[in-house]
Amino acid sequence: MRSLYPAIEPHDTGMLDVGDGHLVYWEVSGNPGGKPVVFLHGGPGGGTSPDHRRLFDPALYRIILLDQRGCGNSTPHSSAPDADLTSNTTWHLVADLELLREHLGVTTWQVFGGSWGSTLALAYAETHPDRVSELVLRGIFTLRESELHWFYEGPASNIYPDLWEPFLAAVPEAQRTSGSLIAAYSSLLADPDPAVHGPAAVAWATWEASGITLLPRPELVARFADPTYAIAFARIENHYFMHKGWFEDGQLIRDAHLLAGIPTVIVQGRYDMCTPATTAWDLHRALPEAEFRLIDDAGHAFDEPGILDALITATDRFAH
Ligand code: STX
Repeated sequence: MRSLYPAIEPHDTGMLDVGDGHLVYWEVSGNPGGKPVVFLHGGPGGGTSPDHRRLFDPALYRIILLDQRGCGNSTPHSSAPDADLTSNTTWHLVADLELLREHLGVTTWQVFGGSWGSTLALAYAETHPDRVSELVLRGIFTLRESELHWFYEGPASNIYPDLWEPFLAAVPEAQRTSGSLIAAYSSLLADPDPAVHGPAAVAWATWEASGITLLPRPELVARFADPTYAIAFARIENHYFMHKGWFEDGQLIRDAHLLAGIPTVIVQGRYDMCTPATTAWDLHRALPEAEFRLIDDAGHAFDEPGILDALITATDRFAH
């Protein structure tokens, strides 16, 4: 079984002015003359972490990480009291990737994305297929109505009735009747009162973090429930869900034929409760040339052992 490469530090970092007042944090680690790969983090709003560098052989890859608008080290941070999300959409992020690619002098790069990172990777690659040398996609998520409904509107409570209770309880009873928990959370998260948006964000992030691993990992849940992190994460993610990612329902799978010719690996945990395997299966059907790896003993997180093995096997293969 393959596991993470040793921890490394970036040799170059910066804040890219992408317009609309946003500065996007980026960093490069590994071999400056190596094969370029860009890592797209999850959420949206999740930010990168140093472990994400470790998915790639540092001797062979020029490893590019960025924190998408509003999260991680990017500014302004969406946890701010006056956070404005109007210029934070999927298509802004796709444009930001093109700005960063040009800024770094990259002609084509491997695009690696898990979860929301797979969504963004598909949106980017379907828009700029000529810029993508390979795709490595994990925990496939395409923001279809059915996918949002499954995890945020009730069905996943059949698996996690205990963890669902606090997610539901954070929404005042009167607001549950609107028919959409995502919409109810949207008004809570936008409330200027920290006593309103804070606990809502923590409940949102706790539910999500609890649903991404095969077995409970309290330390991981605690990390994602840190209030500053959780407020930006919940606001950004909820904002994207309220707008259905600015996609037509099913758009990314409908347009997957645009990716024909890009070597692609799809890695999916069978017990992924956050982004269930049906979406990965639909993508596999739409991209029959792609390698499809369904991991029988894994959930959603990138660092579940079987997922990590398949991901690093893929990045190693594409490095040569
Ligand atoms: N959201 C899935 C996703 O991208 C629908 C995601 N879930 N949890 C995360 O990302 C973190 C690991 C960033 C908390």
